[in-house]
Amino acid sequence: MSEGSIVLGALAPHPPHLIYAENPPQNEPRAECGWEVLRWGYERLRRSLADKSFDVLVVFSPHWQTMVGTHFLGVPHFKSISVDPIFPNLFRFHYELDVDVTLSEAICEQAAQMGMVTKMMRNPDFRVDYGTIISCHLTHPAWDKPIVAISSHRSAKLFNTEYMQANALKLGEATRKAVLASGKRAVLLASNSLSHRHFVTEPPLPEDMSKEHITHHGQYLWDMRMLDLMRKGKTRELIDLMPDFTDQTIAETDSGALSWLIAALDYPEYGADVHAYGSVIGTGNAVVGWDHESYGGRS
Ligand code: 2X7
Ligand code: FE2
Repeated sequence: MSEGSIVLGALAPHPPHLIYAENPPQNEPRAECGWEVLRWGYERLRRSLADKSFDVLVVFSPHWQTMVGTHFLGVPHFKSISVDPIFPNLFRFHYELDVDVTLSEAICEQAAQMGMVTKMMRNPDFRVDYGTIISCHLTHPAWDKPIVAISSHRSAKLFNTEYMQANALKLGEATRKAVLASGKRAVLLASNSLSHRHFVTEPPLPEDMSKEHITHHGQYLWDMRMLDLMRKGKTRELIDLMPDFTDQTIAETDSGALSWLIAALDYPEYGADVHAYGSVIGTGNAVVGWDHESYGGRS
């Protein structure tokens, strides 16, 4: 069997607003427009993937929250409707997806061997979380590839941000090892926003862009600092700053998703492609690609 590889890694945020504004047939609510810059960024991410072959999408989502260790989807097929609990007016999405259970089990086992608490999720009636669904849909709307979905162990809340990150880095290393051993070509998605202070009220028309802006300038400055490090390939510094960034901006990096991705990519020193940055109900979001194969990534 030839060695597997990580074809591309992406920061692929999941605000339900982006699906709502895109109007795919699977989503029930209809929108006029909205959040174009981020949606065009996803378009560029999709274009950067168009000429690459890959077997599987591996996604780490903040909205599948597990209190005891890290869990992995372990059922081959799911079909249901996903409703965002906070924005049911924007996201009621009919999904049907396949899971690469073999690769899920391999990552789960590899992480366990490295000392992590892991578990396969075998309940066929489980409802797949909206973070997983949205990031996968916006990255590859054809839904013709299986996925591996990884939960977020809420250790930033249960313990602290440093502890969360240490585990996420280990999980990234486990993911890389398992992908290489699998012989498969994987695309990795960290499904998270950056700064994450929300407005607490929604405008009467959700897609009214005259109401959309970052919650406050301090959040924006932090987001720009993190994106600058990604663009310059300074990912070790990014990881060093991650706990402070996470705590000060209540960032969705508290899930471990972005730290996991950086470790899985083996701390890339080439510059990432920032396809877009924009706010959604006050939160900071960026679509970022690490073109791992083209830019000489080692795995
Ligand atoms: O889950 C989210 C999010 N991360 C960002 C913005 C808006 C809603 O939901
Ligand atoms: Fe979220």
